Amino acid sequence: MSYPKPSGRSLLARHLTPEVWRLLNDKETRYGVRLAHVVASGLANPDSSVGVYAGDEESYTLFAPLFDPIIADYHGFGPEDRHQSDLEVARLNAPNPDPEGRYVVSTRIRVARNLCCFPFGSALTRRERRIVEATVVRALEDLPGELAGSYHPLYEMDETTKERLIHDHFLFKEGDRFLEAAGLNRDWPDARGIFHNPGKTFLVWVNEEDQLRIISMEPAADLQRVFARLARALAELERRLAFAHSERLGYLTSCPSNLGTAMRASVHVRLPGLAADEARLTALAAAHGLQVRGTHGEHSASEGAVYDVSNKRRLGITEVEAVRELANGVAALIAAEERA
Ligand code: ADP
Ligand code: CIR
Repeated sequence: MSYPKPSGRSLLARHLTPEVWRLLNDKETRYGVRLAHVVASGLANPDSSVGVYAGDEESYTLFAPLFDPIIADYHGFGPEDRHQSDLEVARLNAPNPDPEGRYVVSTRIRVARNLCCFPFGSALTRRERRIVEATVVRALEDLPGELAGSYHPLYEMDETTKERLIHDHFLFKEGDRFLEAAGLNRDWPDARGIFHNPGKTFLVWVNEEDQLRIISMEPAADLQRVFARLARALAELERRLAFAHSERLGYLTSCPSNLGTAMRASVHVRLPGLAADEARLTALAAAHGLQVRGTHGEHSASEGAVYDVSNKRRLGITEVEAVRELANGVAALIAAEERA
């Protein structure tokens, strides 16, 4: 295949030069992942922001001449840097940015994980995906206390239940064209599903963009409690499952924007004053290391002036630092809203 010049302003378009293509085009990982597979989504979707998906752990080393510049660009994380994790709740010290509950509707912290020794979702076979599902569901079955819940396979769920769960922000959407072009929606809905406790404060998505998305969420802005629940769940799951992980890059994920902590800590916050100038809101959030999304997540618009505000960086920052960054940034946004 000759050099496919990417259009658009994605990180792929910036870093897939003819030289990088020539260098990597004939390489293949042990699980059979090639460069054309990694870049497929960004080529098909010129409006991508990132535009690449790793097909397996080895993609990050074999195709490093493409991934490393993308990683440096997104996270400010260089080739010599080493990622460090810190899930110690006692060190968090993140005060509730909205103790009177006037602005923050809800708080959600999720991390992505993939099982070690399998390809990632875009390169799984149907059979492997079913093995991943069975392995994960088994690990979730005997979680203690507040984490205990049940698994609901997508293929057994009726449309009304599914739509309600998506609308209420508990379940992933279907038919994402970025995931589609990456091969992450193959065999849909086979081996996909959601686990949750009765109160839906602890949830696990199975076989969406990553094999696990582990989520702690609840109304209002008690970041400390949401983080503590997530940390407890991760300690339990680490005992039961081995995750794809690298010394340098931390937890390994399909999209390089999620490497490291693989954590997105977000609040849904109502900012009617700042909503009058969304460009200014985005710039203000960015100045605090935060990213703004719409009310229904990535690639959605804001409804009723509710924005999804979260840490942008996930690599080269610890989990504790990422949540603290969110707490401080949200406090600053609320102060600006009060002035607006
Ligand atoms: P991800 O969180 O995996 O990066 P999305 O941006 O698609 O992916 O968000 C997934 C879902 O989580 C969406 O329904 C989104 O509205 C919801 N969500 C994100 N943050 C919050 C929050 N703080 N409170 C409630 N729902 C949230
Ligand atoms: C894009 O490049 O715009 C999509 N592939 C999404 C990138 C970042 N989001 C993500 O990983 N969920």
